[in-house]
Amino acid sequence: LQVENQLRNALKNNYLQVHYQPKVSLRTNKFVGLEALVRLEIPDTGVISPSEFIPLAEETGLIIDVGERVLRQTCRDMSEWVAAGAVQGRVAVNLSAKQFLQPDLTKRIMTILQEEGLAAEHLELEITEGVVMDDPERAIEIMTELNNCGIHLALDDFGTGYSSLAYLKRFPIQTLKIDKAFIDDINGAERDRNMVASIVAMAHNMGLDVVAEGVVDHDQASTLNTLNCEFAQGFLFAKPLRREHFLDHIRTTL
Ligand code: G
Ligand code: G
Ligand code: MN
Ligand code: NA
Repeated sequence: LQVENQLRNALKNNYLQVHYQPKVSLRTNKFVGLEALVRLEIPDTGVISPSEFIPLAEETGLIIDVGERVLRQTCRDMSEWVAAGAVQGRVAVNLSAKQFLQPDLTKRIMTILQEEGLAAEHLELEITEGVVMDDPERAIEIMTELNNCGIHLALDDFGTGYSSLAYLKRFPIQTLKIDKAFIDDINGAERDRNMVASIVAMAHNMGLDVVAEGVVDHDQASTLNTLNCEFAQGFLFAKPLRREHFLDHIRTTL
């Protein structure tokens, strides 16, 4: 209840902040895109992580408001950066289950893109296996509709949920994000490395891009590159950054 009140209060006072984590190419070591990650920044209290308030927001229905604000702020920032020629590629936004299943999701997103002046090709939506496997047939319809508007889709936390390969084959997605859990011990455990190699090969055979999540050291980056995994995110390259620091960071380090 305390967190729920904090959340309502935070929404009223606009305490939501969107941070951005760069995505890099392991071949070139260059910045190629970014992911938006929301935080709750309460003055004199501190920062609350989305893993603490997103489940609650989902339960209470506040997620619709949270999600809309995150999308709007993200499209606004990205639009500014693209117009300035400072950023190319796509910005990825995470969608929760309730958000994804809103009947007018596509229309709402297209309206936000238009109002914020961002082309749909610059937006990617991340959905987890849990979100799509609740009602896979409905999910395929929604994903197709988003795709038809030019929005790319990524399956997030891949390997940790329970989607079957039969569905994976049918999901109209463009990107697979391999969960950090598979990357952590990629150099310590041969099984983990083989599993990542297989996921990468399968994804490429399906025409999908692959992003490794949670890359923290050079040996992991190097192994992933050897396994043909082209893209990565992780603290090795950058933590999620406040938007005031984002451009400076990618200019000076990526
Ligand atoms: O940024 P961090 O690693 O603390 O994020 C924790 C979790 O919260 C991750 O699973 C991430 O996908 C999720 N998350 C971050 N931002 C958003 C958001 O804007 N919407 C939703 N639905 N989930 C988010
Ligand atoms: O579920 P999703 O993949 O959207 O969540 C991304 C989460 O992972 C965010 O909370 C982000 O802050 C976190 N994250 C990103 N890179 C790293 C990393 O290299 N190490 C760790 N521990 N967390 C990371
Ligand atoms: Mn994500
Ligand atoms: Na993930």
